Amino acid sequence: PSSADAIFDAILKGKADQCVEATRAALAEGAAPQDIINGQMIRAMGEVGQRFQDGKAFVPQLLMAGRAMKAALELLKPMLAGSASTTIGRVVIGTVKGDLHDIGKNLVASMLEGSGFEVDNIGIDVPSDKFVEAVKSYHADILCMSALLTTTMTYMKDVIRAIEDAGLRDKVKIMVGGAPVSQAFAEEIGADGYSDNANEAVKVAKILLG
Ligand code: B1M
Repeated sequence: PSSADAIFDAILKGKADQCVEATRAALAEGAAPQDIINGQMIRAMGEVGQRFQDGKAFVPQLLMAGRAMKAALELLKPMLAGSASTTIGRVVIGTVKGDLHDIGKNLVASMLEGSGFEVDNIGIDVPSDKFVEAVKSYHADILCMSALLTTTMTYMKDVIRAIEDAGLRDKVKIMVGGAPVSQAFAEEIGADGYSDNANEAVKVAKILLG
């Protein structure tokens, strides 16, 4: 199989070492990091998710697939870094309370960093007061929230309310994303921006500060 297929297979099987090796091989063959991420890795995660939904895979498989993708992403991260010498803006990013998914959020953080943003990645399962505190202390221009569950995306609204209550709403732009989130939902909860992937997130962030 080609290195590209090998990346897909390694994620499906949850084999971190194999995934790293296949990624190394694909890079050596001249594959672009973005193509590896979008073409193989995210596609493989989609397949794992589908199998989970169909009752053919279980939580351990999700976990192992996540670990495999993360391990290989470490290899690609430095290559996502651009050559921006000036800071475009400061971003606080986190996955909302109750939600432990962080691969997409970390990808968005890396892409923003690579494009010249300074990023404070405050992790997963983040409660509203922690978002508020981070926005305040980091003097963030943009707050990015991620949610992968339909049950946790609604918490984004609570965070926006907490930002308002802290008197920070006119100081920070708010962006939301994650698989179940949509443009319509973003507008409904009063966010300023939405994107369904990491590349687009960078574009939206630049527009919001432009
Ligand atoms: Co979970 N999980 N999971 N999971 N998991 C999903 C999300 C699910 C869709 C699978 C399925 O059923 N098909 C489903 C959610 C159903 C729903 O609510 N609609 C699901 C479920 C049900 C669960 C549990 C409840 C399972 C259980 O325990 N019974 C549980 C919940 C735990 C919790 O959070 N409290 C759970 C647990 C897990 C693991 C921890 C085992 C693991 C996560 C490991 C980790 O992140 N470290 C996991 C995984 C791996 C997945 C799938 C398979 C893959 C997620 C992923 O990393 N995708 C996922 C199925 C799927 O997504 N197809 C699934 C790759 C990643 C690059 O994409 O995160 O979408 P994504 O990010 C994209 C965009 O969304 C966007 O840009 C990224 C790059 O393009 N984006 C943003 C993301 N955040 C953004 C923020 C922005 C902008 C853009 O800010 C402005």
